[in-house]
This record gives sequence, structure tokens and C-alpha cells, in this order.
Amino acid sequence: MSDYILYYSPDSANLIVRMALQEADVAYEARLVDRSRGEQRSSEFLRLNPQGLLPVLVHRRATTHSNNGSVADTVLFETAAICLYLIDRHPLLGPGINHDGRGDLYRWLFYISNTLHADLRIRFYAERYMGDRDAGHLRDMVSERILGHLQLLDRHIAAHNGIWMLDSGFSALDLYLGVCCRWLMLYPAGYPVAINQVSSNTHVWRLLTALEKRPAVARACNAEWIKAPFFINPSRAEPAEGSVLG
Ligand SMILES: N[C@@H](CCC(=O)N[C@@H](CS)C(=O)NCC(=O)O)C(=O)O
Repeated sequence: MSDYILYYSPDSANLIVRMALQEADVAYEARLVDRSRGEQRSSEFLRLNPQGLLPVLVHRRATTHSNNGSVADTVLFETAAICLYLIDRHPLLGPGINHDGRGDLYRWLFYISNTLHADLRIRFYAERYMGDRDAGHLRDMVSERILGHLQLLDRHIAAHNGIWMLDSGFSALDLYLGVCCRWLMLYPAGYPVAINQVSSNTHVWRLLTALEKRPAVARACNAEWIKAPFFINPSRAEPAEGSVLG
């Protein structure tokens, strides 16, 4: 039995977690939550994440404590929290707990989560904030802010002259940033940001190009019906009709 269960919908924030699990080379079971049928609002799913949002990751701790079957599973939601949990357990995903880079990890993980991802959500779901009133205007305003965040991230990478977000090397943060950039160029339908508005951030673009070559990233994308290129001129997930993910 796998240690983890990942609840997912193709190309939702679970993609970041799936990439991290693939990078860490750990077994997990993937369970589809069909957003087209509103399954993220089912009572069963709300028991896992009362917000009704993906991703959810369950760490089956009972299976890893075979002498003590009473250990409760850990249920995780919020992408940044899941990334941090996985980084702590799987050193391949980021600097170790005593590493000098820990401050950098916290700063930039929460910047990506609380600022970049949070503003992307406003872009995707502008109607939820504005109703019928001026959702387009809100989307335009927040798009400008998001492009500013990308420029700030670009300057950060340039300042340490690396390929990845952290000076210490590849981490789960790169996956998080990569998927946010991917979404920016794809969603919401009819309002993608032009590729050159992302590629003009040359250090961010170099990071995306480097992610493109990682086999674990490709495995995660393939599992969610996303074809290459994943970040450079990306295309939407195209689930095969009637397919159920393994
Ligand atoms: N703050 C949350 C945001 C997650 C989120 O926005 N999930 C989206 C998919 S990418 C979702 O589940 N949307 C379903 C809905 O809004 O009904 C996190 O970081 O996990």
C-alpha cells in the first residue's frame, strides 16, 4: 500500500504536489475528484478539506507504523503546506531542516503561495469576487500585479545567478512557480497572458526551460493528460474520454 493518497483533478494545484511526489520518487495512489461534477463539494471530500479545494494529500501514517495501527493518517490541504511537509520528509525536494537556506525556503515558498498563487486565483475566479460587475476590470488589474510578481521573482533569481529559485539548488518551489506560470499562459479560457509577457522574464523562463527537461515533471504531466511542452507554449490537459487515472 502507498504511503500517500493524492486527490486530484487534471491540471489543478495537485499537479504541483504530483510533480513533487514524482521528484521524491515515492509511491502514491491518485484519486480523481471530478470537478465537472462538483465532487470537490461532496460531503466525503469536504471532510478532507472543508474549503472544497484541491489538492488534498493524505499521508497514511498507520501503514508506516505497522506495530501501532492506531496512528491517525495525516490529512493535508493548502499547496504550500503540502510542499513544506514533503520537503521535510524528502530531502530531494529542498534544503534540509538545519540548512542555511531554510529562511530562503520559507520566504519564497510563502511569497509564491500567498502572493503569486493568491492573485492567480483572483484572475481565474474574478466573477466570484465581483459577481457580474466588472469582473473583466478586476482580471485586468490583477494581471498587471501578477506580471509585477514575476518581475520580482526574476530579479531574485538573477541576484543569485542560479537556475532555480533557491541558491541551494532545485526545490519544490521551482515546481510551484513553474505550474503558476503554466496556468498564467492558459487560464481562464479566453484570457491567457501572452507567452512573451512571461518569457521576457529571462531568468524565470530559463527555470521553466530547465523544468521542461526533468523526467519526474514529465511523468507527473503525463499522468494528468498534459502533453509537452508543459511550460513553454503550454497546452491544456486533454483527458481521454472515460479514462480514470491510475
Ligand atoms: N489556497 C489553495 C488554493 C487551491 C485551489 O485554488 N484549488 C483549485 C484548483 S487549482 C480548486 O480546487 N478549485 C475548485 C473550486 O474553486 O471549486 C491551495 O494553495 O491549495
